[in-house]
Amino acid sequence: MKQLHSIKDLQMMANIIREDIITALTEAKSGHSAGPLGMADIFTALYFNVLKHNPRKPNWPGRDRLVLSNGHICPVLYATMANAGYFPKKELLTLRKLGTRLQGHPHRESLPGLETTSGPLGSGLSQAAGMAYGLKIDKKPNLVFALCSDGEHDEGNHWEAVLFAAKYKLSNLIAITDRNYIQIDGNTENIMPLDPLDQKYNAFNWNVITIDGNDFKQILAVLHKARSNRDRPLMIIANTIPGKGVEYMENDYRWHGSPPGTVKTERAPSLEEQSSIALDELHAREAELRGKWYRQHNKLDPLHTLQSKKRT
Ligand SMILES: Cc1ncc(C[n+]2csc(CCOP(=O)(O)OP(=O)(O)O)c2C)c(N)n1
Ligand SMILES: [Mg+2]
Repeated sequence: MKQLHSIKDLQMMANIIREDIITALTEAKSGHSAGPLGMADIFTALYFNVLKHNPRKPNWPGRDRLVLSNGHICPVLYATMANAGYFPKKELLTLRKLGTRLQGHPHRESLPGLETTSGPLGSGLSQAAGMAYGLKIDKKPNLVFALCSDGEHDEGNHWEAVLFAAKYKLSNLIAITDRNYIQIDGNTENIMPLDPLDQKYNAFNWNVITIDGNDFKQILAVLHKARSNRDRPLMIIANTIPGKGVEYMENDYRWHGSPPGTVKTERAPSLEEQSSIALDELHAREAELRGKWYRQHNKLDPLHTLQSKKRT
């Protein structure tokens, strides 16, 4: 498994993943943009630096478990898994098509490497807590990473898992909340206020750390500490920018569930140009970050440039 160690390499990979998200969503003509783009840095850090995993042996018992609870952000999971070598990148073009392995919400039995099926919000933390409890009983060192969203905190089921994990002192459970302050219809604090979220987790007997979820230095620092987490489950509240990397999408909830080419907003270009302008912006950032590592690994080009190379 290719591990990336420098922040520059990780930033570049996150950019390639963002480009692949846009390419897959454009082809699918439906799906979620904001959450996946915002979480690309955390997924890159997990799959290319932190997780113990083997894309060639997805069921290796020594692997850490990654449970995606907010299943609608799966374009970032799929794009990261494809770049990490779980399946061919061109399969990303089958996102959301009938009968494919890349459904609009993850289907565990379709794709090796998925730990759970998700989509109904609020259930992932319970599933992850159950896995962590089982691993603890068996005295196994594997960690369980549970990825959740802020909107999911409106589900009662989520809080049952918060109680359960604290009761059993599941220090092998590392939850990450995508704190992007948006949900389907607007700002989280208008719909169902959550702040101060850190104090709530403290009061529920969890360890809590708040980070900038788009800053690799902070992401790596906290994720590396996770392996020595003790006594309580750990909640990482990751402040992220929804739509990160595509200026006209950033911090606008209207991109929660829409791909480029489908929403008219004050900041967005014409529908026809939305996809290419998003790709141009991301590609320019990627070009800035290109270094020696990139030149040695050009097979990791983003999908849209691989496609255009094929055409020429
Ligand atoms: C139980 C359940 N209720 C409603 C939905 C519909 N739904 C899908 S995403 C979403 C918004 C959730 O907020 P969040 O995950 O914070 O959105 P994001 O930050 O990704 O835009 C809703 C209500 C669902 N998938 N499951
Ligand atoms: Mg949200």
